[in-house]
Amino acid sequence: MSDPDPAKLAASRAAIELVRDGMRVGLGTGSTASVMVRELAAKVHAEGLTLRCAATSKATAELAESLGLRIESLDQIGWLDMTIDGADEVDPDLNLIKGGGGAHLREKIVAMASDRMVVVADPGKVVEQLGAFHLPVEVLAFGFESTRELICRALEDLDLGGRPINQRLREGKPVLTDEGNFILDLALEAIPDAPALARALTAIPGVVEHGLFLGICDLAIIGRADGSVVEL
Ligand code: ABF
Repeated sequence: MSDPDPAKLAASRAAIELVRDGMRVGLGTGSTASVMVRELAAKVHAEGLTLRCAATSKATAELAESLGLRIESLDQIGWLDMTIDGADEVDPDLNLIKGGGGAHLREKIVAMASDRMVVVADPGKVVEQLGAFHLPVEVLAFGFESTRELICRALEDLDLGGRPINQRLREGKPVLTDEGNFILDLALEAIPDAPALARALTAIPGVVEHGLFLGICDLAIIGRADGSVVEL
């Protein structure tokens, strides 16, 4: 593996300093979370820690196990002391957009089953207002076009109408989440009222989960290229 991005490494190292022996830890998904998992595995081996870990995606579970971390299901562990995960956007109130990696459903379940959610990110993720990053929405395949239409109407009601709602594709085929669902990416440019949008999306039955994490994150550790960190 090539050398990790120094900002992601700095954030990851600061986050794993919060991990203590015996903790139950949720492991996030994405490139920053992967750096964190590698650092955490090194710390566990170096200090002989015993942790119980749950992963937010199959990819993270595979990575963690390949590094010698034992992964259990969330139900086996029951409740977590802390989850450390990446994000696509972080605002000054610690509201997030997540799901660029397509794992936000499991990420939200794991984060909300934790006493504390810690985000690790580089400065490029910090925004004044959420929304420049396309908002991922996981939807059921059943009734997919009706769900898209209902999302369209909800956006119009919120004066966010006319924005593209793109199905996420890879090599021309629908991307499937770990749960086998589709993903729509909402190109909103800005989200002036995130709670209203979250409520509107949650009210649509074909929406499984959206990537707005509102009031869930407790601490964001922003790493910088010089190795320093800032906490939000
Ligand atoms: C996960 O990975 C996400 O929810 C977010 O979409 C993404 C961030 O990835 P990266 O750290 O690669 O930018 O945390």
